[in-house]
Amino acid sequence: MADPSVHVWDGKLYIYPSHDWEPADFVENDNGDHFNMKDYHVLSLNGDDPMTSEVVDHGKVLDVADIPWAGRQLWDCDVARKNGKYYMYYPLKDRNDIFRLGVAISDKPEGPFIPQPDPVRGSYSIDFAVFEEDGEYYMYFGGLWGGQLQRYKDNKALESAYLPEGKEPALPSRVVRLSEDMLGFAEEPKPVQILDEEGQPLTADNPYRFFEASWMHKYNGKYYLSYSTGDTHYLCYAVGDNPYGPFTYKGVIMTPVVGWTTHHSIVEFGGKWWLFHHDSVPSGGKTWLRSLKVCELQYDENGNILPIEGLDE
Ligand code: FUB
Repeated sequence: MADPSVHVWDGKLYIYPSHDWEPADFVENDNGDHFNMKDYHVLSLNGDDPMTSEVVDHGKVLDVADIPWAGRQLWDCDVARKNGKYYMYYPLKDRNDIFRLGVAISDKPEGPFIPQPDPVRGSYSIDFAVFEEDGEYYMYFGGLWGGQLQRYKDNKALESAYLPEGKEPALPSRVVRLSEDMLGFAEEPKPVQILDEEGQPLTADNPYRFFEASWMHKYNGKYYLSYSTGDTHYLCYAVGDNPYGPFTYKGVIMTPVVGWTTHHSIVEFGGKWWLFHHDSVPSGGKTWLRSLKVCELQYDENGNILPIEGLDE
């Protein structure tokens, strides 16, 4: 299991991970063809201490075979709750090998989830994470390389992909408010600006620039955008005053782990803050076979996150 999105509903912690496996026709490349996932399971904790609680596997809750528009590759998902319904958001390649956003619905947090017949209109790229505040739902998304974000500008597909280089501003992730019915976008997605201390956008050659795996949480009235730096293998964060940003870069949350990818979520539960993430230690370093981990996340008195050493065992 990988890419954990975590939520606490009615006092219980639910984990919505990707489900890695090793296909027979295995290919590994920069496009991420080795992440050829085909279903989702939901996990929950039987207790309020993630370090000691029993993990319950609620079984398969959505299969690629049940999604009418499916091509391949179910990557990182997230779930939001509204009016007693649970909406699972997942990236999946359509039959033209283009990542789109799919939605599946359940009456229960543990699923099963019933997929909508079509992908969300105007959607693209990967790693959709939803943050709710005052009844509004903000979705953060995007991922470079295999995540296809470099194929888009101003929400339109480019004729040729363009990845900024050197001192050009790094490619930004996107944020969009969801529609009332939770099945589409209420507005055009906007770029998420991550600025340095001088107010300048992080540049493409900055090892701490955005790559994928957006997550949003709120702490002491501030909005914490966290993300993976992909090919430089850090989890980093930036802080802003509202869900749209801009966000000021603050630092590294976690140094590189075993395995190429790094992906996480941050949640308050049982009176503490937790970082859920994955690494490839149990598979002996196979990047496409990842396992979930959790550790406590701490802040200093100024709200800075104390960095965690990526664990190697
Ligand atoms: O799990 C497939 C992809 O790998 C995710 O979508 C990325 O965030 C990375 O973890």
